[in-house]
Amino acid sequence: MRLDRITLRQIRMPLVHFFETSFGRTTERDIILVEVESGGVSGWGEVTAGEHPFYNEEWTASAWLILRDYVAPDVLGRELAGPEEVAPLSGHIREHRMARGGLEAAVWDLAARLEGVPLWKKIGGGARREIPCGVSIGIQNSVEELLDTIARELATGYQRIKIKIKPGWDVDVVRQVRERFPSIKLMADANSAYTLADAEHLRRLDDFYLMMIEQPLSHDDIIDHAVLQAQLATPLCLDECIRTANHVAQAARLRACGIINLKLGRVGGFREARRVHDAAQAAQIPVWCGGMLESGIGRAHNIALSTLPNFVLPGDVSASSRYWQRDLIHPAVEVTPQGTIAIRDQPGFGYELDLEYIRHLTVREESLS
Ligand code: OSB
Ligand code: MG
Repeated sequence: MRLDRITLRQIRMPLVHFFETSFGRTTERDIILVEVESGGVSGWGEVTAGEHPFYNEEWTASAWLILRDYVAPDVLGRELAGPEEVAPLSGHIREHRMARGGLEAAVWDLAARLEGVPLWKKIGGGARREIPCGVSIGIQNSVEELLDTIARELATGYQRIKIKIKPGWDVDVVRQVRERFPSIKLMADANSAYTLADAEHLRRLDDFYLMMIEQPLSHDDIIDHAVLQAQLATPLCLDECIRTANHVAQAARLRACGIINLKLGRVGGFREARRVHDAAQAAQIPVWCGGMLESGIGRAHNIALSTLPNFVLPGDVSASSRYWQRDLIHPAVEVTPQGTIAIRDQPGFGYELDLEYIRHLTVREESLS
């Protein structure tokens, strides 16, 4: 396989509802789509970076430059024995994994399409025909709105609820959610809003038998999470600070967490995602698939990833309609009344692309060959 063209497109899509975390509120996404071509066949990937460098160091504009000036030139025109050869070609770049992973995932999709097999099969997945789904609910304008939103998502069938927390929107909010919904699978994600000085405060969350608390401490920390975990009954789940399989091994050695949120972009694509998955499995740490408010393309990749065997907990991969009035793919991703997404058997990531709609949303485009 040889890539003869790489096309970067930046699309702008308004969210149907704002999404607020401890680091800010998002109302509209600016997403980079990566199309890779070989012999007239295209594969597609999505860069999961945010609009600002607040979740991690990447953002849409930085990802564009990393892809255009560093990643694409090293991959174009090269004979590739398979998609696993793509990630090492950009391995000399420090971090910027979401940019690198967007192109890498596109090549996996292309390879699956060239072989006529579904992406889930190409990556070695297929452990399940339906993936269990939860939802991630952002900080709302009021607790009443949050409770109403949770009730609506539960009625749709979602298997677990994640709420976002930050100082000032944490223990009291979780208490009210627990009082209203005593037996649901519930968890909280802090996106690095606390420090070890808050350990006493965070310990109060132990009263609410949460499934896990996600990334309470610094985005780049594993050691303090281990110190905090020793003081909590609730399992910690690491998100931001797990970028490599080696980080998984370090977290396991230190007992820094009980669970890992695995995001395709955060670790730099399928090759490292599989290594992270395998390292967690070897350490008996269950994983689940995180989300980054993806369009249908990134969502379809996440669905394929979620069929690897150690994805045993409901993820943040949910229906297209929770994010978009209209998605880029046909059909849109839908969730069953049991709160699952069914796997599709079409080649590649398994959905049709709405190229006309993508063109309509495109605000920037550049082809490299
Ligand atoms: O920490 O998991 C996170 C969205 C943007 C940035 C970080 C996170 C999230 C989510 C949303 O929780 C998951 C989704 O619904 O896509
Ligand atoms: Mg998170």
